[in-house]
Parts: sequence; structure tokens; C-alpha cells
Amino acid sequence: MSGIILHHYATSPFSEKVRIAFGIKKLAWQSVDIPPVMPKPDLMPLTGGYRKTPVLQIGADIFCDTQLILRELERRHPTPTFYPGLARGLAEGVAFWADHQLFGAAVAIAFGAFGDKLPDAFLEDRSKFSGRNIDRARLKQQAAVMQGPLRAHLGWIEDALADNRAFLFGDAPSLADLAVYHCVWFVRERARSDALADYAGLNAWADRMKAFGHGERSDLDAKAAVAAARAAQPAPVRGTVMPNALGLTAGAMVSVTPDDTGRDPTVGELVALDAQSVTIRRSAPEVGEVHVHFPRAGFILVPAKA
Ligand SMILES: N[C@@H](CCC(=O)N[C@@H](CS)C(=O)NCC(=O)O)C(=O)O
Repeated sequence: MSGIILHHYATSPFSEKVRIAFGIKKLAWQSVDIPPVMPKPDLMPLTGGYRKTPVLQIGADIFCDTQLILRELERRHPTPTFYPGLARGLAEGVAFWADHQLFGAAVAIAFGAFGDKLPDAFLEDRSKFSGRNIDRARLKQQAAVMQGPLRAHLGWIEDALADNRAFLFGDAPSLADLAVYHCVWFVRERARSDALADYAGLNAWADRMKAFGHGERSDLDAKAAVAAARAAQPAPVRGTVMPNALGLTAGAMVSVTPDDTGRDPTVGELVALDAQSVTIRRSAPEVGEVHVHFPRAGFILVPAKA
């Protein structure tokens, strides 16, 4: 039993990134279906404010953001690796480009395809989430504007695959493949857009990614996931608090907030900090004491009032 719980919903592209990662590593996991819009009453006690999808839970340890989720899966289940054939940092860098730049273009195409059918409540939620007004009447025009940039970004991937390699860095899939794939999935599978139809190499590669499947999934009730956190203790902390420009030391009250969308802070006591991740301790009556883990890239860490 892996103890892996994923809080997600079927139509979420970043969740598809993690689901395919489970498929590559052939992992068994438990699936908690969460609402796609706020409120998320059974998730908030676990994360302390972070609302994005997906969130990984292992006992009383909560991992936010797919950047960190995949790193944690790699640490616990190193074979097959998410870092084949190329320096690890380069795969992370390509993934960060895909998750941010490429994903933005993919969202525009997807919302152009089905956005006008989404309920008002969903568009209102995503306006708050993104910090910009989403106007139903302009979605198709915005998709037309973004089609060129999307094809420019993915033209690099089509070029990279032109020598008939199976995956971006060789014969095996990497973190970079996963990050590019969930954006392509959003356009191809969710939006059923033909914007990428003529990219033969890209489509053949996407078929190979899809074929990994989702690993061995079983369903779990959200309340049972909360109870599992309450019944567990956070895993012993690895590492310490590294010297940092803010002068933060272990035990300091801090807040961690995404720097792009869904900018809801999580506040807690600093327990570990290194160049790539930050861990804070917090507690809530529903879950007891939990450790919430975030990546450093893409997040703002600052002191908070106790
Ligand atoms: N950088 C985040 C991005 C996650 C993200 O933006 N997820 C979307 C769904 S695919 C989201 O949170 N939408 C709002 C929501 O689900 O509440 C990650 O890698 O996990």
C-alpha cells in the first residue's frame, strides 16, 4: 500500500500530469474527488488555504503544486526515473516553462472551445482565481489570438521530436514530457480542438504519453482522507532551515503564497527550508498537526504574524 492520496478532479490538466506520472511509475493510489471551484471544505483543513488542484496527501504530509508532487513521487519511488538521460535541472526548467508559459496558451484555446458552456459560477470563480475578468463574449476571440503563440511553443516540441525519438530526452519519458503533455491533453482531449492536428510528431508522442494510463486507482471519500491525516503524524522532517536572505529560522511564523494564480496564503511554523522546498507545520481541529510542503520556485515565502 503506497499511502498515496490525490485530491483532484477529472477535468483538471495539472491533475492529468500527476495521473500519468502514476501510470509511468505503475503506482497504486487513492483518489479523492474535489470540487473544481471554491469552497473546498474538506481540502482547506489539509492545506490551510492553498486551493489549487491537485494536492497530494501521504498521511499527515501535504504536498502542494505538481512541481513538488512529482519530486516527492520520485524520491519515494525512484524507478523508473522521471529524469532519464539529461541533467535533472534541465528537465525541471523545461517543465516550469510548460507549466507556466505553455499552459497559459493552452487555457486560452480550451476556454475558447468550451468556455461559453461553463456555468457563470465557474467563470466567476476563475476570474477571482486568475485576478482578471473572464468575459464569456471574448473567449473565442482570445483563443484565436493565442493559437499562434500556442503553435509557436509547441512547434519547438514538434522540432525536438523530428529525429523520431520516443520522448523529449530519449527513449523514456521525463518530467518535461509530463509537463508538456498535460497542456497538450487540455487542447486535444478536453477541448477537442484541432489546433494541433497537423503536428504529426507531437500527436504520436501524445498518444504514447496517454498510453501510460493512470496506474492503479481506487476511490476514497474526502472525509476519510481528512480522518487519515488526523490519525497520522507528519513524517520526520528531512533537513533543517537553510540560511536565507529573510533571516528566517526554525519556528518562525511564515506565509507561503503562489506567485501567479490562486494567491491564497498558507500560514504556519517554518520547519524546513532548502533551495527547492519549504515545509511548514500547522494544525486544524479536523486534521490535527500536518506538515504542508511547497516548492520555492513560483511561491512567495515571507514572515507572517504569529
Ligand atoms: N502550479 C500549479 C498549478 C495548478 C493549477 O493551476 N491547477 C488548476 C486546475 S488544473 C487549478 O487549481 N484551478 C483552480 C482550482 O482547481 O481550484 C501546479 O503545478 O500544481
